[in-house]
Amino acid sequence: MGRFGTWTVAFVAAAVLAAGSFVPAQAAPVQAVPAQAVPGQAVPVRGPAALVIAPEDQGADRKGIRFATYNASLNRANPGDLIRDLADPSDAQAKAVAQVVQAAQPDVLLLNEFDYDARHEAAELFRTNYLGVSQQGQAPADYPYIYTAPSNTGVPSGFDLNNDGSVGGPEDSYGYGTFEGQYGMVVYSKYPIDEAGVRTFQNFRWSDMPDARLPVDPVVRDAGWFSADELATVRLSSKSHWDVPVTVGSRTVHVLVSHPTPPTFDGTEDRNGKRNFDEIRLWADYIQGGETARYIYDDDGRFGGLGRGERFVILGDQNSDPRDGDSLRGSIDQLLESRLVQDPAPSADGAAEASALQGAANAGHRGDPRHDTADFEDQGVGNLRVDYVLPSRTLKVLGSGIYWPKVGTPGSELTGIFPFPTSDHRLVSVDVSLRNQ
Ligand SMILES: [Ca+2]
Ligand SMILES: [Ca+2]
Ligand SMILES: [Ca+2]
Repeated sequence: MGRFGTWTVAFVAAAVLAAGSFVPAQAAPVQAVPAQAVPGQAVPVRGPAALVIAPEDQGADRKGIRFATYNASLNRANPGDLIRDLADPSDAQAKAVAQVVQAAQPDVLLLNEFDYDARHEAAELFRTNYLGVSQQGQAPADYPYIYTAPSNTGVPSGFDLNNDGSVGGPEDSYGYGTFEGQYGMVVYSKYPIDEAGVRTFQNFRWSDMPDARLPVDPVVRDAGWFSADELATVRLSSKSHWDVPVTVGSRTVHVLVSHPTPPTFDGTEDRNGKRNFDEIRLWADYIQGGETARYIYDDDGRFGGLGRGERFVILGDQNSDPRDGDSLRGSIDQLLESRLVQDPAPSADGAAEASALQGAANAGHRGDPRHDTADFEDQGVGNLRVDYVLPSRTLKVLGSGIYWPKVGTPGSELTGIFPFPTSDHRLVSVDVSLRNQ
């Protein structure tokens, strides 16, 4: 944590939260809103990458399939605000986010922090008014297929989950949010989504995970943070966890998306740190399958995880850095060190440059700043690696990148410094081949 103590970090984090930049999402009431895969035409033919984002891509005629994750900060203060902003194609932030996506041209893209609405209007408007329209000369990014679904954020639990003596507000929701669906997520794909095969884990109860790291009361000996009644309803996923099968020719790739809570914004009980650990664990157990995943049930009541040898790519802002930051030790290692997962460890010169220029907490970090994916407050945790694209070992990795250009180079105007023109996070991508492995 460098030269800043825990108290200082917590204080700064709270200030940042109040400013509305780095905020976790949480649960919304579960409605039976159907998950949506939008049928489209044939898979578009793609040319070479429009912009080089990784050294290994340079000069190469890119092949394979590009998976990307991007916490786009396309969240707003009130329900309907994002729809209003995206209905007009001139929102400066949305245009900049779309330009980053167009520069990277992912085939399958997860956007975190994208406010959910039941009619999927925001997801559709971003596709038609922004991604599908050339931004600053970039080729449009056409996505015939969309998947989105409800999020636990802003869904009232009816309990005092943060134990502040009153019921209500974002911290007593199933996931942090001031309205239902705030900080949700959406998947865009150039390949067909097997809608019937999608599994969601929005309702899975935290206490149904064996040996869950449930928080304990820091004051009352042998007491849990949550009451028995609360444990019977508290959900594990702070947004949702989705297994979205994408069809590539005759093959299927399970796209496993989520957005675990930041480990901060809590007290010494560390309820968010523990939740972050277990949210990451859900996928670690899910990909293991068999007996390990036997306890996992989806929102349709089906139990179990992936079958042996299934292809998958894990996407998302996991809110956990392997070396630095406030997450529990070993949180992200549950995935990075899984024998079923490969870590392409994307890097960017711009990330290393930002760490050196911004200093403060960054100077005390143990992790290599080239792998950072988020530009956080340097008087707090500093820049971290939190956004991941993690393919199964059954896929062949061809390259990877982080969209973080060095200062003064093309695209750096899209990443910028606080207040960011796009997001405090960077787009992370990995190219894989489904052949030869
Ligand atoms: Ca409360
Ligand atoms: Ca914590
Ligand atoms: Ca920073």
